[in-house]
Amino acid sequence: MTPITSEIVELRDLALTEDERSALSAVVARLARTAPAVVDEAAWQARARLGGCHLPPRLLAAIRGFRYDAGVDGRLTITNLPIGAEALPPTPTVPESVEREATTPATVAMLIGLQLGEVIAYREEKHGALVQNVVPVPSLATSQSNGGSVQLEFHTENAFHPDRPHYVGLLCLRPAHEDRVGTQVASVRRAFPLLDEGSRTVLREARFVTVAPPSFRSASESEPHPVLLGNEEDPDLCVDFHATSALDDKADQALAALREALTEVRCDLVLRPGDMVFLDNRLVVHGRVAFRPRYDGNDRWLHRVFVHLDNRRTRSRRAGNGAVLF
Ligand SMILES: O=C(O)CCC(=O)C(=O)O
Ligand SMILES: [Fe+2]
Repeated sequence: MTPITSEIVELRDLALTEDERSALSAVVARLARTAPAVVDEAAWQARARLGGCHLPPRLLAAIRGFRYDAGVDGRLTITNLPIGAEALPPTPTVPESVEREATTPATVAMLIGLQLGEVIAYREEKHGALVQNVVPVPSLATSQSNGGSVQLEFHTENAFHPDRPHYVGLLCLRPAHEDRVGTQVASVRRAFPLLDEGSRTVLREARFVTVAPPSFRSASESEPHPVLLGNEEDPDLCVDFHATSALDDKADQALAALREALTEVRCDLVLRPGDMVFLDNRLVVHGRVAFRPRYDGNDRWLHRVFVHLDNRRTRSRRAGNGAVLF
């Protein structure tokens, strides 16, 4: 009998073999040929859920293992994914750009997201489209949004929102002109041991408020909330270092201590074309280093998808049992 090795139970860095990539490409091609070839259509999503059963077994195992527990780093990286590089159009440069067509990369992002959970979007953000483009936009250059090119502060995605995504998926279509431009990530599981007991106690209390990011059309603000939630020793994290403010001085100091701890354990992910990372949005904050876009059609380009678990939980906030939250 073959012993179960840790490589089999913990595939958190999965490089697809050429055979696995071909098997995935065949599923993608079938979905691209089937009407309606629009990822936002419920009928297409139903086909994609079925198609997902034919993904390479190692990929399915990695997704399942990640959903069970995202590990100390809270992320799953998959490389050598097909993205149809030869047919990619120029990198978009307009605000709120999305991909509704079942192109190869949009289909790949959806197929994997739909195996991890339910792919969802927000009505108030990027027109409620499920596959969104992360691209530098001239008019947003200095904004704290994914269209910006200044340093993007560490954040839980949509930290202000009671139904923030459980996972954020980022698939790279095109790298930045400069080599080292990357998404930065930091896991609370690595940062928590660095925090003193006083800061931990304050961070567990409802002494913080968070406003909506600039990508949201509605300007809502959260109720006072804790930054560390759930289990005392293995907490979830909910914070946005641009949008969260402390309600008193002690809370402000604790927030600064948390930021320092997260910065100490942070990791730079430089995604290459065909690399996709899923972040557990309860354990990991993400941001991005500053970079210099050229707006020449060859800038950095990622697809982003959000994934939820337990569709019933949000049923009253989704019209027609669809994928868009309001
Ligand atoms: O550009 C990146 O790597 C991440 C941007 C971001 O925070 C997002 O798209 O949610
Ligand atoms: Fe983000």
